[in-house]
Amino acid sequence: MISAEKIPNNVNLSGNKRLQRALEHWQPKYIQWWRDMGPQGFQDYHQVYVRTAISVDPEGWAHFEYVKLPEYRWGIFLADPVHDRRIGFGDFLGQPVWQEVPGEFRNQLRRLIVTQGDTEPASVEQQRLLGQRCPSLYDLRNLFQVNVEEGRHLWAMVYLLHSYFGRDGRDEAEELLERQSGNRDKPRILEAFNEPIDNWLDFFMFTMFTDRDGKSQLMSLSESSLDPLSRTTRFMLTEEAHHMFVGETGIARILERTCQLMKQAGFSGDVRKLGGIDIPTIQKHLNLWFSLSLDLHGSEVSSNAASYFANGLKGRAKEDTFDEHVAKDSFYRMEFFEDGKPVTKEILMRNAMNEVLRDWYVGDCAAGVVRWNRILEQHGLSERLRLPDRKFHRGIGMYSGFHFDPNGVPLTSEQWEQRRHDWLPSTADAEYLLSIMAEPIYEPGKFANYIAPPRRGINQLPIDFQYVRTEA
Ligand code: BYC
Repeated sequence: MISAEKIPNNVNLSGNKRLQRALEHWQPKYIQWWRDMGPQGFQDYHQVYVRTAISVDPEGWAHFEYVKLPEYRWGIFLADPVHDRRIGFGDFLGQPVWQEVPGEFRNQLRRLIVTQGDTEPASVEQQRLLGQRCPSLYDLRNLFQVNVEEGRHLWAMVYLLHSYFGRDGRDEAEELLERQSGNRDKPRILEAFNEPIDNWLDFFMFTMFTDRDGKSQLMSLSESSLDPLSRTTRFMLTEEAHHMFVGETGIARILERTCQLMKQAGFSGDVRKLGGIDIPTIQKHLNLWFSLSLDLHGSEVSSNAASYFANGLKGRAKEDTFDEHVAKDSFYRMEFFEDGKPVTKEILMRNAMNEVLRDWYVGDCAAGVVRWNRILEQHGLSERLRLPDRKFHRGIGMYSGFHFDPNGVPLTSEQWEQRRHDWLPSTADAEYLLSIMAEPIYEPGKFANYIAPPRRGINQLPIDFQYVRTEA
């Protein structure tokens, strides 16, 4: 059960006074950050119907209540320990997992935890203006549910930094509140977390594709030999699933509405004239967030990834489904791009671990796109959405610095400049989206014209429930 202390937790925080004091010292700084950088305009007078974990077992999840956002009970929740858990991969395979950080891996582990931690507040910052353009109260509530949970994920990483990394960890925890998404001087660490998200199409694509990178990275960290990291990330995964639900169903509802409007427009007509979002615009945003999220998996060939795996710090997603867990003498067939041509080479499996995780990720995304396409099919449309080639629009790894179209065909810089807005959102697209989202919809049960209502409400409540209410 989670304790009802100042910082809710299931780690017996009150049994470690030093740690408790350190985290209680960080807590007001976090709240200040939330007030300054969290959802703008929804700090003081709104109550939001959110789900809060009261224990880490499945029933503990069903607790819903109205809260003012800055009063959400952020805390520290770890999944239950697994009895006699053993290291599942790498050079220490079969040894007992670690309850403390081994000195020789301290820097690497800190770096992984800080990188993970940095993404969480970043996403809240990216999304802070969306409430003022929401398509419905239902969506507004989902946005805030995602935001408070990203805040909690920051708490999860800060707990690890404070508990296991001494003074350096405390300094890193402070810096997590100092870097800012999109800030020129102090940006967030990973590029996708510095991109603006100021319209709801971007938000749904982000929660579909970028949160799914969160899923793949958390799955690989949940394999870690550092048991507290594994337990923390295991619990975070349960929260992550809801974020992807928001993204996938958000786009599904936009597609549904687009199909209705296309029918109304006589199929050949322009959906934008009816205030909807046309399929080419949806595809461009898909291209953007999928390619940015591919970058989040790091370089194709990475000695960092090899040593994370060798040292047992970061495994593969679902490590136990692989036949072999040492991966010392095995190879991965990877496509390189040399002198303008693709060439396949075998590289050491350990050096390809980022690519192995990316393979898992691409498969998971592709399954989601198949589900979206069913909607187009059901409406009798011939258009389909698709994932662009992995080489398209890459900023990290061996394809960065080159240009490819969504089919993976190489382009010159001039060709790319001429055509990039056929494949990626243009300023005109952004302006159009903002124009149809200019007026927020705060009336229960009402939805913006560009999106269909969901099939059902939250927690078995009706769709027209007042998911966010204003204090009198
Ligand atoms: N942007 O050897 P490489 C989430 C840097 S999302 C900028 O390929 P590595 C969430 C890299 O730091 C999941 N820089 O990298 C979702 C390195 O720099 P140095 C977040 C980048 O270490 C939605 C250099 O390039 N999870 O949870 O193998 C909402 C060479 O890199 C980028 C994690 O981050 C980039 N995209 O792989 C909220 C998990 N990529 O050392 C939350 C922990 C690489 O040369 N992190 N660089 O200065 C990791 O596992 C690894 O750090 C990465 C990078 C997979 C991210």
